[in-house]
Formats: sequence, structure tokens, C-alpha cells
Amino acid sequence: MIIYLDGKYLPEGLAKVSVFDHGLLYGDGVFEGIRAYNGRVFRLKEHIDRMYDSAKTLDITPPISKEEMIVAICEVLRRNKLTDAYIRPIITRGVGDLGLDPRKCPKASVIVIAVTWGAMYGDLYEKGLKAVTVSVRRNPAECLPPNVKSLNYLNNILAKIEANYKSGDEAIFFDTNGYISEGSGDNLYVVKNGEILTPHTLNNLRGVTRMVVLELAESLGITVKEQNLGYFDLYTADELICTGTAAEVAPITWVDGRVIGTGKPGPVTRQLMAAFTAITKKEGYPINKKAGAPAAAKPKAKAAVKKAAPAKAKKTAAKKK
Ligand code: PXG
Repeated sequence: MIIYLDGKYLPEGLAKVSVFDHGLLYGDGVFEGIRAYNGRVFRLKEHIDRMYDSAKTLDITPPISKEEMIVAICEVLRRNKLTDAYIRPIITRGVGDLGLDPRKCPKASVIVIAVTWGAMYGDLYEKGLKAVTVSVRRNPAECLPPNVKSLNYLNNILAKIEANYKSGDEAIFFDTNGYISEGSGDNLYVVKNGEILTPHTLNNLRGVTRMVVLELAESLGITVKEQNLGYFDLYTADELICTGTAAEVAPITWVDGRVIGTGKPGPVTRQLMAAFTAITKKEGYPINKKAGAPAAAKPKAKAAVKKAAPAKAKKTAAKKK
């Protein structure tokens, strides 16, 4: 596996970060989860924009531009010969000392990992997920805005731990006001009387998949309302849906012992699942240079020059012979 780390494309075993990196010491950094389908990176620009916005909120200056990040992502996919993949770009605060002060970290670090990762929930796309509400509340915006996709996922991990103990496939978070927020790694939607109801995005992550699903719902003529939702809406929903890059579009058919709707993925969920699969097949930023993706700039050019020199020398030697 080839990993991008601070300008270099390295084998997995050599891609190492410092123990003084504030990403490790304090969860001080940001990340994204992006998928590529069939040779194209889905909604790449939206993910990169969100990552740079998360970095800006945390006052981290990325050492490379958005364009350079896109080149690094495509190059990692090409070097690993991946056409369908889950991509994890990370920007950490970088190396500092053991103190908190970010001024001790002169340069942020960038990592890009890409792996093969199929459907996250396997047969649950047909059966539906069992979800459980959890007692841990989503970080309120006044403490750490859930819109920031930071490397500190302890709030989400606590939710996941609780869901695991309660044998739930996914956790459902409430915010500190008692409104539904999101899942541990996905956005949530209630379907009621043919309409989609979903929380506004102050108490959750502005999901890229959420944006796509709302566009798809509009094109399918399904009304979407962004509003506060509570336990009542959850338990009495006709259908429940969760969406995320990893989860894609998935039905929830059971919450805290209550069967949702018929107990099977409902018609609105199925429509959205099909529309989502279709859009991922036809849209996206091409990984392959020939199809329009930019070539890796400086690091690759340098390597090419270095390789070219001995090749020339060989030719000359051959001529001499
Ligand atoms: N909310 C949270 C808290 C997330 O972490 C989403 C919503 C969906 O956002 P996108 O843009 O992907 O539609 C996420 C997604 C996992 C996992 O294992 C999920 C995410 C990141 C890492 C792992 O489910 N983020």
C-alpha cells in the first residue's frame, strides 16, 4: 500500500508520524472520508472544501493547496491501482512539544490513505439496521461545533461503545437540548406521510451524502423539511434512514425495541438507495489522468528527471559500444 505523507508517496511501513504530532497527542487535526466509484472520486470538491473549512475553524493552515490535495488523492489511488476505494485524507496540526500551544507546531502535516472498502453494512441494506439512542449527547456547537470533522472523535466513539453494549448496529445521538442530532458516523432522516424530515445542520456534521440525498429527493419530487425532531418522531416514523460516505444510504427498521413502519426498508428509502447508487455510477472526479485528472506535480516531475538521467547515460553507453 502506498501512502502520501508530506509530499512523499511511501510504502505503508515507511509512512510514520512523530510521537510529538499534535494530531496524536490531542486529536488536533481534521480529516475526511471520501469514496471513489468506478474510477471517479465522488463529490471530491465538496469533501475538500469541508476539510479546509474544518481546518480554518481550528486555525490550522494546510501546507498544500486544495488543488495539490486533489492531486495527492488521485495519485495515491493511481499508485495503489484503486478504482473503487475509501479515501482518508488527514491534516494534523503537526509536530510540536508536549504543551497544548499550537504556536509550537510550525507546520501542519498531510496524510492520504486509500483502501478497498465495500458496502459497510452488508446484508443490513436489505434487512434494515437496528439503532439505539445513546445517553451521551452530541458535542454542542458552543463547545466543539459538530460541523468540524476533527480528529477528536471521542464523542462519536463513546456513542458507538454504548451502541455496541446495547447490540445496536448504529447509535442515535441527541443534542443537549433533547433534539435528534445524528448517528455516530451518519446523518439521520425521518420519513413521515411521504415527506422527509431531517435536523438542520447546527447540531450535526454537514454530510456530503446528506447534500446529495436532499438533491435526489428534490429531483424525485419528495418534500424535505429541515426541523427539530425528538424521540416521538423517531419511534413513530414510517421509515428511518441514515446516510454517510461509509454507510451510503441505509434503512433503519428498529429503534430501542420499536419496529419502524413495516419493519422493512420502505418505499422512500428504496427510491433514495437506488437513486444514490445510480448517481455514484455516473458522477465524480476522474482518477485517471487520461480522463482529465491532473498529474502529480513537483514530486513526480523530480522523480522523472532523476530516472531520465541514468537512462540517457545507458543509451550513450550503448551507442559507444
Ligand atoms: N456525521 C458524522 C459524525 C460523520 O462522521 C457523517 C455524518 C456523514 O457525512 P458524509 O459527508 O460522509 O456524508 C459522518 C461521516 C464510520 C465513519 O466508520 C464515518 C465518518 C468518518 C469516519 C468513519 O462510519 N464520517
